[in-house]
Amino acid sequence: GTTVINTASIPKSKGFKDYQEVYNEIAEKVHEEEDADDGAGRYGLLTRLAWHNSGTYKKSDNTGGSYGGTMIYKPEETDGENAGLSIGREFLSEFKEKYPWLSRGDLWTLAGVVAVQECGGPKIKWRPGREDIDDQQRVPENGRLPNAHLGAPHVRDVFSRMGFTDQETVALIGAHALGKCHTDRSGYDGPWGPSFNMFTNDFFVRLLQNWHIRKWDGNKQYEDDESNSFMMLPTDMALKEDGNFLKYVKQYAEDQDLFFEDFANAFSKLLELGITFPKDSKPFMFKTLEEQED
Ligand code: ZEM
Repeated sequence: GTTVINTASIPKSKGFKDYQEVYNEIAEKVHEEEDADDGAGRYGLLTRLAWHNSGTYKKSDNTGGSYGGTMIYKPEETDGENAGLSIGREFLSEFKEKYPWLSRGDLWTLAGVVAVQECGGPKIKWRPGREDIDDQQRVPENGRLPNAHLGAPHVRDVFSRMGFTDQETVALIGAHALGKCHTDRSGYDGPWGPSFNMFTNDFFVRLLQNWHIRKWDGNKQYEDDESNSFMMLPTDMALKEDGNFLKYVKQYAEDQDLFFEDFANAFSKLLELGITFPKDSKPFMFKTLEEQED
């Protein structure tokens, strides 16, 4: 069969400084809106936008992925799994207007890097050059993103379709330290822990504690025995039920540095799935706003 090739190409006059400038502007707006969403801010939302933009990737035919920024088109736009992400795209739209040379795929993945780094997460290597795809034939169908109701085999199917190992899969799901679930978006409710606007390994620490099924009218989800205040999705709990997933959950719960390193590598890989970069392209590592203060 034929394989899609997505070649990265950077506007000739643009370099690191231009992208750091965009990073800074997004970061400033993220910090201005720290109180949004009842104190969750925009960290979780923008991380999830970058993930869902990328997570449609299918390794076997190189379709989907972040390259084309296709989420503005049906059926991807109206995929139930993407409910609420229009808020993230809307948040970023002013930057698409100000920097017309920046593609949607670059903007949304860069915003994911901003979100992770600005709330204390690891440095994420990032490369530019995605191009907008406006060909409706190339918009991925629904059903590629994971379904939170299912178990470990489903999680492994979805992430291995993208080309991830079990270790990378577990590391990536550690992003559930950030943000929260919204009943009007996914039907799930609440944050995974108390520090949902800080990037930490807390998701793994909590996952290893005791959980029970929450008694409520909504989707099946878990709540912690200790405070009845935090949540886990069935797919999160599945990481404890599968021996090979559990091995990495335990490692990351014990070693935050290891989690940061593995997350950074896996997230960077996620944002670049399916893209062919020039052989000599060097990844950018952006400075946080804090690091640029004198
Ligand atoms: Zn999530 N995720 N995710 N995830 N996710 C939600 C929220 C967030 C799954 C899932 O169904 C859901 C990864 C993997 C998986 C984030 C990041 C990453 C929500 C709640 C659901 C239902 C959405 C809502 O109501 O707003 C499933 C089944 C996953 C794999 C099995 C990976 C990988 C992620 C990043 C690397 C983040 C940050 C959020 C919080 C969003 C927010 O708005 O605060």
